[in-house]
Amino acid sequence: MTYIHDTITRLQHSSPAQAEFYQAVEEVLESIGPVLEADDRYRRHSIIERITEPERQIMFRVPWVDDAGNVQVNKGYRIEFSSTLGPYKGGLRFHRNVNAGIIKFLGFEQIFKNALTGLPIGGGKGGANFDPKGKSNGEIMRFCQSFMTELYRHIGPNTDVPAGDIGVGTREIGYMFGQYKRLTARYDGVLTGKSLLWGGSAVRKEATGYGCVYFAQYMLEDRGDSLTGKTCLVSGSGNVAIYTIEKLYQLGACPVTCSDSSGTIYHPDGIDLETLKDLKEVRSARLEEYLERHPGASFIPASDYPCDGHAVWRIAADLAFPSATQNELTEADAQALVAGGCKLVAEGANMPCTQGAVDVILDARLCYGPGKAANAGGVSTSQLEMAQNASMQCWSFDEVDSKLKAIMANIFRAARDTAAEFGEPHNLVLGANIAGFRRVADAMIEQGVV
Ligand code: NDP
Ligand code: 2IT
Repeated sequence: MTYIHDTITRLQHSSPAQAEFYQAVEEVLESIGPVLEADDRYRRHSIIERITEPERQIMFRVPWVDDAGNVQVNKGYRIEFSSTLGPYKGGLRFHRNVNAGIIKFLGFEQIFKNALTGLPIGGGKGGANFDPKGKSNGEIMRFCQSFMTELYRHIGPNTDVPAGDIGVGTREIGYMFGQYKRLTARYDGVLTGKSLLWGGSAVRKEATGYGCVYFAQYMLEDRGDSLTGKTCLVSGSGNVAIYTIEKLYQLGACPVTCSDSSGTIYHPDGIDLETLKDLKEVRSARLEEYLERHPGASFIPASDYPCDGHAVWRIAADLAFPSATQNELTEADAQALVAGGCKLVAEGANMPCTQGAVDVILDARLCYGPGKAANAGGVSTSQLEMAQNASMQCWSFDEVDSKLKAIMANIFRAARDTAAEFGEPHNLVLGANIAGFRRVADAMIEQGVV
């Protein structure tokens, strides 16, 4: 369609070398074609032109001193993409690969994800090309403090509320919150994912993984199936992967893999959650150490799959939960999943499937929960944290968990019903993109040309 081609060409000229951003934009535009045709208001109000351009992009220097006394410099970002539905909301990613294109793809996804939750939150994302691997606690703290020394002037509980993402967990949020408080002398709900000791919400840590499994459960139930007894592939071994594995066990399924950038653990008896938490949450160890405690497991180094895929997806199983990073599941991986009898792919990560993989998954009629729907439990629980902070309340674990379940059920129904309205009931990519787009686009029209 010409408007897709024209938009991508325009973005390639105005924002060069941002491949992941173009990929995310293309996926949304491909879905919303029928809506643009049915309602010419979106064209007349130049919604596509406006929504693909962030409202504000902040890029800044982050200088800090390492343990050897050397001055290090990283590049920091906060991309405030859309405030149509509420304060900018979205995580911060600290990873060596971070660049403007990656933050923009994540911020763009976040607009529609947040719209889909039905909650009053806009879309944003930030981070830095800082590599936390091998850094001491003191280095992490000094980096976080320097990052916040610039970021604090751009954020606030009613303007922009960052949270965690890859490389940013409770510890980093704590160091950033401490510095924000020192610079402003305010105890604001300015970050989410805070510790339970001082303003965090129950279930936020677990929310993305739990939410993704709830979403998978709703998809299966809709087809008259369930999680009970299902063998599951999970990639990653960070926050999302760990709590996906935990919830899969709670709901009667058996996760047999996890991975990190060094390789994949395959444990046919089921991944030992206690060992995984100890390795990753307590000791920041490499995954291969899992074998020392579980000789029945095997480790497949990442180097065995140099460019066209990932060992996790080559194991036969019922369900797949990509929970590491973007483009980690390729077309060849998707073909292997289909050949292995996989029935469902639920994306805990953001954009983990390449476009080729998505096409294979949809063509084979697998249940497919796209990230902006399936992983929305994290940001939804962040919004519940904001609500608790603003009202000075503190809800119980069960209270937040039942709200999370209800939000994931609403997201599933919105995506499924919208997909059916547009004649493709099985296609939740179409349903999620259209439902998210319509909410934000209609609100943009009501708010005028801004
Ligand atoms: P963590 O930092 O806790 O864990 C990330 C995991 O993914 C690690 O196991 C890491 O391995 C692996 N990983 C990261 N980058 C790569 C890479 N380039 N190649 C191979 N493995 C990689 O992050 P989260 O669990 O929080 O985030 C995982 C995904 O979920 C991301 O896509 C994130 O955007 C998304 N997400 C997170 C939410 C949240 O609330 N945290 C909410 C919604 C989505 P290693 O340690 O070796 O790098
Ligand atoms: O991708 C995501 O939705 C997140 N990293 C969580 C964002 C948030 O504000 O909790």
